[in-house]
Amino acid sequence: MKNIKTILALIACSLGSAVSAQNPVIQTHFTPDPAPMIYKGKMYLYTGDDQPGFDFYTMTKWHVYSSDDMVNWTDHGSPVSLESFSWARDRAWAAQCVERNGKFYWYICVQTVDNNMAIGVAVSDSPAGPFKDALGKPLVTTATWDNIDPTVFIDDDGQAYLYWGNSKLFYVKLNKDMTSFNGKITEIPQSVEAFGGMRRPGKSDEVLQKQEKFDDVYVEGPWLYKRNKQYYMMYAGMTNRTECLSYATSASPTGPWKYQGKIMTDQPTNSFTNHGGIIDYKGKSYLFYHNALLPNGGSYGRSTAIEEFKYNPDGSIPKIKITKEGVNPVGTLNPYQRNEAETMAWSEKCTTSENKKTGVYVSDIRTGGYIKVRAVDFGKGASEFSASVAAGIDGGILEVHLDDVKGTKIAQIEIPRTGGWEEFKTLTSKISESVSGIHDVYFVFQGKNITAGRKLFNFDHWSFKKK
Ligand code: FUB
Repeated sequence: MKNIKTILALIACSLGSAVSAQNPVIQTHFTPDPAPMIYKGKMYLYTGDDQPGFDFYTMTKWHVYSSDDMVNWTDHGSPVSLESFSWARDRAWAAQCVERNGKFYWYICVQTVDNNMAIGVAVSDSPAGPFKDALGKPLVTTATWDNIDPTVFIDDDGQAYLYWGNSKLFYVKLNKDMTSFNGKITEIPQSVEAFGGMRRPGKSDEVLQKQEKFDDVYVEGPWLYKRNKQYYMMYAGMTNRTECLSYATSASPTGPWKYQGKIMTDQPTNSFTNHGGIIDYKGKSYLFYHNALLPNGGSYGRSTAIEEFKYNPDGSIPKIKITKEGVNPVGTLNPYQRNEAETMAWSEKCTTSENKKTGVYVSDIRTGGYIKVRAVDFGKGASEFSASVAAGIDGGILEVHLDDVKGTKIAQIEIPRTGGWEEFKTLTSKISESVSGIHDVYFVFQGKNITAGRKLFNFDHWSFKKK
């Protein structure tokens, strides 16, 4: 009975929020090149970190997020950056993390001190780090720009494959240690049969597309996985002089690959790239990709978005549309445990920061901003709300509303000086209206007699007390 009630409430919650945006899934930072991974029932999301205001891919670090329900994402900060690799000079580009025997291997690509692009690997005992350079040198390096966008897949027989490449697609079999290989690097031949089009040396994709009218071509961003004994290679292809997402399949992890067509072709934003990953979670299939839908987004300000899809009965992937609504929750959030303030379904006028003492927290909170948390299950009712906050000067007000930024207000905390912007104190408020069942919760930031625009307070975690 309880399950049916929960399902009905979740459906109501999903319908209620069908008009509100869920894509891009992270609003506090730009998050290009998403790579999903599941560990112990939790979805982890590894991304890059585009820097607003630049006119190239000038990233210097990577981010980790996680979710239990596909809509509320917890920010775990940036446990790997260019500083983690002594041999790296610039360009923290696309990466993917995989787990093997309880260790986490985060394959990254960077520009080296000698001006090539190379693939490296960082290792950790936890999916959110801390990570450290596993080798102290690149795993794959040649005097070329081809070595970008690593994807790693471990087959059922234990053999791991590393694929990568821009304009060319390479693979090598990794040893069991996941940080070395003995065999030779193989280049997958580009052909119309494999990738829908082929390159001629010296000609750009744009020139080729104009002159030879090819329909698609392998560009970059490979993503290898297996489903029902079939291997799938998704990649950034080329359509109308901008990237699309396309895929090929094979009966073997090393090919030959057979082109299957384009998955996502619409580009309603002006991001040239769209790098993606595909994964199943809690009985549903998801496409992760990036777009430029955040304010100030663009080709160098890209953000992770997610769409749910269903495979066709023959195992083929349908065409998938870009949406603002994104995906629905596949679980509820327990308000009676400690919840990190940086667990969010949507946020405005705030960002996240991290320090050694507190870890990640919500910072730069401004009047009129808010954090939305979806599908919070209050059960039979709550009596008290507590929040851990910090403010160097008078901090304004933290209000708690239900189901809308202007919905029923159930609690509010006036935030005094706590002794510093990183001196967190837990403050409590009684619940003023009765609350039960599943609701979206909005933490709304108000300034009282505070000049609009100045930072109000920092916010680390929150919880409710059961009635
Ligand atoms: O994010 C930098 C580069 O842009 C990635 O390595 C490519 O896949 C493209 O998304």
